[in-house]
Amino acid sequence: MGILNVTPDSFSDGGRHAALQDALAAAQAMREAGVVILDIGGESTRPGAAPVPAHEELDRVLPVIRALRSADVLLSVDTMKPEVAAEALRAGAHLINDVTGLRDPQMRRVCAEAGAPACVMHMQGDPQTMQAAPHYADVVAEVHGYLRAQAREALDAGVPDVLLDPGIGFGKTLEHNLSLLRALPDLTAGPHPVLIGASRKRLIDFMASVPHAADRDPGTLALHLHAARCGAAVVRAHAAAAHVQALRVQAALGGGDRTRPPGPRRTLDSGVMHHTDTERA
Ligand code: 7PM
Repeated sequence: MGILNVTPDSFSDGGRHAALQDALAAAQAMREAGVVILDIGGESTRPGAAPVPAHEELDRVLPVIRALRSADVLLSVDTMKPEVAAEALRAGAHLINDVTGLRDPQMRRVCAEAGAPACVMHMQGDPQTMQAAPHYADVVAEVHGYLRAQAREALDAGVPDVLLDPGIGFGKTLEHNLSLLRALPDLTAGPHPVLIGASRKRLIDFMASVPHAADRDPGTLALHLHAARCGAAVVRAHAAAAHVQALRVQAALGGGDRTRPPGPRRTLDSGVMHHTDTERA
């Protein structure tokens, strides 16, 4: 899963048209490299970032979805807002990536009605305060339990399929993140595919002394290859083309090819492909 940010602050001149052109060029490069899913984000979850109104988020993501909807790539939308998810799915997006774990029943209804699968992520607290003092009695039991419960809620509400994500860096210390990564085989042994997103996050600095986020791609890649070996179905990365290459080499060495949509066992199965062909046509 390649990260495609369409927030004006990720672009030098800040103009909406330039932002769209840059996003489409980045998307094209990732597709050509063999990236399977693009995760389109129009709102920054950065602590202290100004909240983005739904209409602004839609003005950012809809043109990207419309330009890419008939491309051979799955489109995920990184949003916490049901109204943004609903419009994005109408415009042709395939998957909702909700960092609030589909806690909002309206978000579950939107995905269910569109027949769209969702990624359910764990976060302790909210993006503004989550890193202040993360605390767990048993981080693995609590996070895995939460993900199982949210998956159940979503499926009961009619969401066709879910990906589970322990939410690396979302209300977690380095020790919490490491405990969750060590327990990854337990999570991937369950019935749902698992997504890991550690791209350029601070834990890479804690592990390898890399103070600048932009320098953290090598450490990210090492972590994500480990996650794939532990059975993660999807890794969410900035340097997505480099990930495809590395995952293919790992696959050739016997680690299983996860750079193409996975087969019937761990899938976003029915959900993704069908609804593109039918409801969306
Ligand atoms: C500021 C803080 C900017 C955090 C960006 C971020 C994940 C995600 C993000 C993840 C899933 C980032 C994060 N992280 N969605 N969205 N899993 N499913 O570093 O780990 O990209 S935003």
